Amino acid sequence: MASATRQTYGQRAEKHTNAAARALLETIERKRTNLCVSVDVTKKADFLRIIDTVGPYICLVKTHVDVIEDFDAGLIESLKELSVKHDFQIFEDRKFADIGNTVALQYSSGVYKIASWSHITNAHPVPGPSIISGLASVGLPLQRGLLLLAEMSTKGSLAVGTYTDEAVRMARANREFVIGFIAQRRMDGLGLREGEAMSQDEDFLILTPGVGLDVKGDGMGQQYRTPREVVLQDGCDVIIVGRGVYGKDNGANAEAVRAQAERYRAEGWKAYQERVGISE
Ligand code: 5BU
Repeated sequence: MASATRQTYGQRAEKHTNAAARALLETIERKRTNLCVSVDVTKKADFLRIIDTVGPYICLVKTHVDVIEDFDAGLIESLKELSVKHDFQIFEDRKFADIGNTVALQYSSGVYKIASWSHITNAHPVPGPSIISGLASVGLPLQRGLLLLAEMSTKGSLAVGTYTDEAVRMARANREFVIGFIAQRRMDGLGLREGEAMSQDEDFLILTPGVGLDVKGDGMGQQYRTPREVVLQDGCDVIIVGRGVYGKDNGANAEAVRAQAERYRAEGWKAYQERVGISE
């Protein structure tokens, strides 16, 4: 069987056993987009306007719901309506990092009740496997999926080497809930002890932030690479773009936001087509 990097998103969707991973792969194939837009703005109106504008061009919206100043339950209802209107999945970039009992509460409860609306969320592997079981106790019954942060895009990140290897190992032991990684490259073959082999049906999704076409960084440690470097060269599956799409003014110019979303969608898709060797 060809490795995941050579298969189409549609072929991978047919075989995936996790509902959230399958839904994401099917959305990518159906809409011909591997673009996720990260909407990091602080006002509800800006947040919803940007999402309505980029909706046709994305497979996934990434949120940091805790930065929204005028948050209310209606915001989640509007987000869910937009996800139906434009056919995209939702990923709250919560980066859980505590003991199992605490993350289960943070995921299910509080002001945001993340598990009730976010198809995908993520966690730092730093506490060890109990973070996965804690989150799975809430997320699996709701058919959610979890990404582990195996690497970060920032300068000087400590998530390298053995840490990344062990993150992959933890994911492999929890494949019903862990659907992939936030990482900068394909993780295939990492985390194997001597004599162990990668299972033929292993297919972790790689979602990659730190993507930009016009600048190399943001002066606060972020590092950008192009969709081509990320998808074609390093085998990642979804490009995550924030400010590259909505700009410096909270997406005030809807036409500029639309044009950037279309530009990143086209770049990400071209890199994927080249990777799998198709021209349609
Ligand atoms: P940007 O505007 O494209 O730089 O936004 C990137 C987003 O991805 C932002 O929401 C970050 O919190 C997020 N991110 C990241 O940039 N790098 C990482 O390694 C991880 C998340 Br994990």
